[in-house]
Amino acid sequence: MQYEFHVPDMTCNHCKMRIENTVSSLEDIDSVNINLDKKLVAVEGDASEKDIRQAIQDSGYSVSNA
Ligand SMILES: [Cu+2]
Repeated sequence: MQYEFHVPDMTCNHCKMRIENTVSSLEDIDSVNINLDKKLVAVEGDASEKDIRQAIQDSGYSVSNA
C-alpha cells in the first residue's frame, strides 16, 4: 500500500526526522519519504492508514487530507 499524508505543521528537519522515526518504528512499514517543502509524508507498507495517521498525530502533528 502507498499512502500520502499532508502534515502542515511540519516546518523543519527536526519535524521531518521526528515523523520519519515515529512512522518507521511502526510494524509493516517499507519506506517513509518526506517532502518538507510540500509538507507531504509518503509511506509505503502494509500498515493501515489509520495506524500511520495516529502515529503522526501522537508525535504531535496534525494530519490533513492530502
Ligand atoms: Cu520542526
